[in-house]
Amino acid sequence: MPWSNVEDTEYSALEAAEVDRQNTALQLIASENFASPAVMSATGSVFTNKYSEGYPGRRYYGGNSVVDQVESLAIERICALFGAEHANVQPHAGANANMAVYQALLEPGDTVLGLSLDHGGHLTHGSPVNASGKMYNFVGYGLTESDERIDIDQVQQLATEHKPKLIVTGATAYPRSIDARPFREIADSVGALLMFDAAHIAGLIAGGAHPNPVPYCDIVTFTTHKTLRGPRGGCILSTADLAKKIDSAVFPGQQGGPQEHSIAAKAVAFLEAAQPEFATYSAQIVANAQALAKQLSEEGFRLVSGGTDNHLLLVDLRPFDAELDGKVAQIVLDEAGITLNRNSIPDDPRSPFVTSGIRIGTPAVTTQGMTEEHMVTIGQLIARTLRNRDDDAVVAEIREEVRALCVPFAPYP
Ligand code: DSN
Repeated sequence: MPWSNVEDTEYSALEAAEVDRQNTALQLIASENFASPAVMSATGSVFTNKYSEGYPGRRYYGGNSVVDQVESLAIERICALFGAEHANVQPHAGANANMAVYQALLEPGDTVLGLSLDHGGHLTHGSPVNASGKMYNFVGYGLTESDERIDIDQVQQLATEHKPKLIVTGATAYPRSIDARPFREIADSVGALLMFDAAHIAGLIAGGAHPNPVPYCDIVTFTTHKTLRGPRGGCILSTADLAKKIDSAVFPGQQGGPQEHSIAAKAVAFLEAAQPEFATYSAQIVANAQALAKQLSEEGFRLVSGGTDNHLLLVDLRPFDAELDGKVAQIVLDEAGITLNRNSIPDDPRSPFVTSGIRIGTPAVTTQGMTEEHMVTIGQLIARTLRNRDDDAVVAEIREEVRALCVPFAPYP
C-alpha cells in the first residue's frame, strides 16, 4: 500500500510560517541555534525507520549493519573532538543523559552537590520538582554575593559537610567560564565522582572558546543542539572505567529504541564541529556576547556578574526599569521580533514565572553571520522596545526594523 498523496496544506502552512519566523526575527534564546542543511537532512533520513535497541555489534533486532557504522562513527568523532575515552550518543535529550548518569552512579537517596536552579543550575541538578530532586538528596551550592561567580569555597564546605557521592557542575544560566580543576580537587578530597553538565557550552569547548572539562571529570554530559549546532539530543562522555555502567543506564535503564536519525545527525554535526571554521564560529559567539553586554550596560541594564565569558548574558532589568519584569519583557520583545526568555536572576525577589531578568544568547545570530556591529544594533533595539513597551506603533515599527536586519542573514532563505 503506497503512502497517501494527500496534500497537507495545514501542516505545510505551519512549516512555512516557522521558516519565516526563523528567517525574519532575532533568535536570542541561549540554548538555540540553526542546524546546518546537512544536519537537518540526516535528521530527516531513512535512519528514522530503524529499531536498534542495544549498541553497535550488540543489537536486539536484525538489519543494523549500517546503523552500527553510523553510531560508531558518531562515537569515534565525539571522543576525538573532546578527548574522551568513552561516549554514549543515545540519550534523547540532556535531561535523559543526566538521569542516566545518576542511575549509573547512585542509589536512590544518595547525596549529590549541584548548582541551585535559582543561581543558574538546571532542573536535573536536583530541583525538587524534577525526578533528580525527588530520587536523590541534592544539596545546592550557589554564587557569591560579591561577584556572582560560583562560590567554590561553599562547594568545598558543603562537600566536607555532606560527603556527596557525586558533585555536579555546569549550568544553564551562568555567563562565566567554569574551571573544572577546583571541582576535581574538591571531589577528590571527599572521594566523590565529578560530573560536568556542558549542555550550553559544548560547542564552545569543541571550538576552543571554553576550557575542556573532560580531562578533569569522570563524566561530561551535554546536548547536541545548543552551541554545538547539531540535532536535538544528548550525549554522555565518560572514563573507560564507567563505560559499562553508563551504557546500561541509558539502555535498558532509561530508554528503549535509540533515535538513529538523530544519532546520524550527531555524527554529521560532530564532523562540522571539528572543522577549523567552527573555532572561528565559537570565538565569534563570545565576541558577540561581549559586544551585546557592553551595549546593554550602556543602555542602563545590569549584567549578572558584570559581563560574560561565554555565549550568554543574564540581564537584571531592575536598574533599567524597576517596574519591568522578565515576563512582560519577553512578551513585548517577542512582538518586536526579538525572541529570548525571561530568567530568574540570583536571589530574584520575583517568582520563576515572572522573574526580574532575561537571558540572551548569541549562538544563533552568530551562525547567521552577524558580528559585533550588529550586536550594538540589537542592544539598541532591545532597549528601545522595552522603553516603548506600551506603544504598539513603536513596537510594530521595531518589528519591521528587525525584519530588515534579519533578512540579509536569513538562515534558511
Ligand atoms: N531548556 C534549556 C535551556 O534553555 O537552557 C535547558 O534545558
